[in-house]
Order: sequence, then C-alpha cells, then structure tokens
Amino acid sequence: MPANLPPTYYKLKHQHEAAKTDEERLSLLEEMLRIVPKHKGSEKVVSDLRRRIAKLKKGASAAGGQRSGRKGNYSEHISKQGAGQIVLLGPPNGGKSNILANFTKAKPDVSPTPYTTTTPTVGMLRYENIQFQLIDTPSIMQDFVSPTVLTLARNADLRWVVLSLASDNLLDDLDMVIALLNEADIDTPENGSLIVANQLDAAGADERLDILKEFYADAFHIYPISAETGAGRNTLLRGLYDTLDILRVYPKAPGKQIEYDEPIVLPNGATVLDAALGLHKDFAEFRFARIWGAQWHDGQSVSRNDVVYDGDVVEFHL
Ligand SMILES: Nc1nc2c(ncn2[C@@H]2O[C@H](COP(=O)(O)OP(=O)(O)OP(=O)(O)O)[C@@H](O)[C@H]2O)c(=O)[nH]1
Ligand SMILES: [Mg+2]
Repeated sequence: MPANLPPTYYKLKHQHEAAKTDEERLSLLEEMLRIVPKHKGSEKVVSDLRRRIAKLKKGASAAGGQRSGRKGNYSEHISKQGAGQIVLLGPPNGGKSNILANFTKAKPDVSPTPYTTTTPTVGMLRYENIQFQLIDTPSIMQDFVSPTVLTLARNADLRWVVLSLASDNLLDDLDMVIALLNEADIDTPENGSLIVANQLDAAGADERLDILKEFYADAFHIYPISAETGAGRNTLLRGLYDTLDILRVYPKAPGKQIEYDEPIVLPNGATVLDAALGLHKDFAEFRFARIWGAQWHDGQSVSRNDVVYDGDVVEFHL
C-alpha cells in the first residue's frame, strides 16, 4: 500500500537533509511525524520517524544537552551589511522569494510549489542612496518554524511578514506567524514587524486587503505591494526607512563637492562625533566642523555633541 505522503512532507525531508544541527533535525522529524497521514500504508514511515526521533533525543540527553525547543539559539547568523537587515517571514507562496528576486540582484527560486525555499538567501536592496540587506527564508508552516529562521528573525533589525492577497487563508496565516513569533519571544509590533501584503495584482486582492486592514491596521503597518508589477514598492521602502529610525548625513571635504552618493547612515539622535566616526575613525579627532541643513545657519560651526538631522551636510576640518 503506498504511503501517499503530502508535498509538505517532502519539503520537510529536504530541509532535514540540509539541517546543520541535531536540534534542528529533531524539530523537523517531529514535524514530519506530526503531518504524516497515519494509516496502514504509512506505518513504515511512521515507525522509521519514531526511531530516528528517539535516537536523536537519546543523543541529546547523553551529551547532557537540554533541548531548548523553538527558543533555542543557533549559530546560524548572517552578518549585517548596509543600513539595516530585514528578514522576510511568512507562510508558503506569499512571494518572499519573488520580492527578493525583484528588489535585489539575488536569483532565488520562485515557484507556485509551496516550500520551494529551503535555505536563507541574501540580497542587497537599494532605496535612494542607501542599501539594505534583505534575507529570504524557508516558509513558516502550520505550527512550525525552523530554528534557523527564528534566529534570523530575532537578530534582524526589521521583520517583514509577507502574506499573499491572492490567498483566502490570509488571516489564518498571519495569526499563525504572530503566534509563532510570540512564542519565541519575538514581540512583533514593538520590535518592528511590517506586514507586506503581496500580490496586490491578483484577482480579489482589494477585498482581501480591506479585510486584513479591518483586523490588523491598528496593530501593524500594512503595506500592499505587488512584487510582480512593483506597485507599492516605494511606499514600502519609505516605511522601511522610517521604521528603522535612521538618518542620513552627507560628508563634505573642505573645498569639495557634497558626497550625496555616500551618506553616513546613523540612528536618530546621533551626534556630530558619531557622524565623524561613521566617516572614518581618524575623523574623531577633528579640530572643528561646519554644518548645513534646515536646523542650522549655513556653514555654522558645531561641536562634537550636537545632534545631527536627516539631510545635514557636515564638513570636518582635521
Ligand atoms: N500575481 C502575483 N504572483 C506572485 C507575486 N509574488 C509572487 N507570486 C507568485 O506566487 C508564487 C510563490 O512565490 P514565491 O516567491 O516562490 O513564494 P515564497 O513565499 O518564497 O514561498 P516558498 O515556496 O514557501 O519559498 C509564485 O508562483 C510567484 O510567481 C505577485 O506580486 N503577484
Ligand atoms: Mg521562497
């Protein structure tokens, strides 16, 4: 009798083969066991899964290890680049990979088959004169998120929960993602999560967007976009910039042009000294600095501890 395993099973199997830690393998095996249809034809698969789970658990306790479950910390880590690291999270087929493919130069697989993405993929996203780092991740499935994805979500500066406006499961999908993030102590709204309601070009998208807004507009910023047509992209990127709470200061060498292509990106509240350090550590010892901007008289002299504002031009004299 055939086992007739669902496609999700094979995706999990795939992820299991690529898993790097026993803890991750254990979570995936447990999830595989959970979703396997239990009937005569799948008996062998079920007993095989049980055997492997027991073996891994035994290994963990023999090593004195405590299984920390979903809250575990993993070594999976992607070093930050650019002005902020954003991790794309969500249910299968939301369009995470398509966003990465269309917003960056990365070339992830995009496909109507759910769970296509099995490992995180990185790309650099340009907004005006700044670059952000975008990370595409394996999809979150019902009641399960890979520990690697959780670690990435926790370490990121911002999370984009990507949902599909083509899907009638939109609200359930969002509830599921929120529940899993909460369970992992990743506070969604406070810690910065935006909802990216993708596939705005799909039939029925407007109605689904209205429903989504009705339930969630109070708790989250919702950005409707189409990765396919590019609709909503600029508003989303502006929202990204604002949420990250950063500013851009432009350096200018005395007697030279302003370097608009190379802003110094700093957190809001940063000082003239932070701007100098952002340029180069040698600038920390500057003799004096002059500044241009909406808050200042042109070329006004500023001290190290003065706060800088978005769009200011600073000239350091060494
Ligand atoms: N119409 C339309 N289709 C889209 C859009 N974005 C993604 N899709 C389609 O939706 C399907 C899923 O897209 P993916 O980017 O692979 O989805 P994912 O979230 O990465 O899903 P996983 O397979 O779990 O990795 C593909 O067939 C895409 O072509 C969009 O903006 N509009
Ligand atoms: Mg994908």
